Amino acid sequence: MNRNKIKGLYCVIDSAWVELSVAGQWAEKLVQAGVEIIQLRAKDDGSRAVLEAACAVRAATKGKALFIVNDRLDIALLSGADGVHLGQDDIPLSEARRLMPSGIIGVSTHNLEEAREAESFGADYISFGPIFQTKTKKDADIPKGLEGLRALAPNIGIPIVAIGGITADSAVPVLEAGASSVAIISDILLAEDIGGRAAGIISRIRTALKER
Ligand code: TZP
Ligand code: MG
Repeated sequence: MNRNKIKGLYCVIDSAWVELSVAGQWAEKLVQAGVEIIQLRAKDDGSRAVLEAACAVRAATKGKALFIVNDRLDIALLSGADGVHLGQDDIPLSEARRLMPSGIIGVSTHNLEEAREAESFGADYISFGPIFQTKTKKDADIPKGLEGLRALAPNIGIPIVAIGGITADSAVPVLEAGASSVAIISDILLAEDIGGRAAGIISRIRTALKER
């Protein structure tokens, strides 16, 4: 897989904030806004509803954006997603790789040790966070801050997706601290116009990158 594709805005459609039944429609809006990576995150829903939502998001993103499923390798495979995102307590990366030899596999990490381990086991990217306080993940670790990201980034050779409390205003500083991509949930999903919010963030990121 082309790891260079893990960059810019990574938008997570989370069933904590959005009804699963409209996940496909929301994915369409995000794709129209120019979002190129979309994850479906559904922690407390039945498998059948999650699979239906995943198929709808896949239809909306096909040929237009990468689609990653959080936690669920089975749903990722059944929906034809581009990849899966695994937490530290999910199926091990080596096992997931057997069933998804050429898909994208991302791993959640919270410190250098976990990040190095994920890289050495062949993750395509890591997520790192929370960078800031978050209201989306109840059991989130203590925030790592931009300093934590700055300390980690030079030691890791695969793309880092920063996550946790990132907003339209902090996206560019987070990228400047060493992330390839910013994962954003509530700052987009709770906006009145999710497409407009996402498009605004993408435009700020592109402007900042051009100025570099
Ligand atoms: N992992 C670490 S923080 C977080 C996850 C899934 C939630 C991020 O959500 P938000 O709303 O962008 O803070
Ligand atoms: Mg997980």
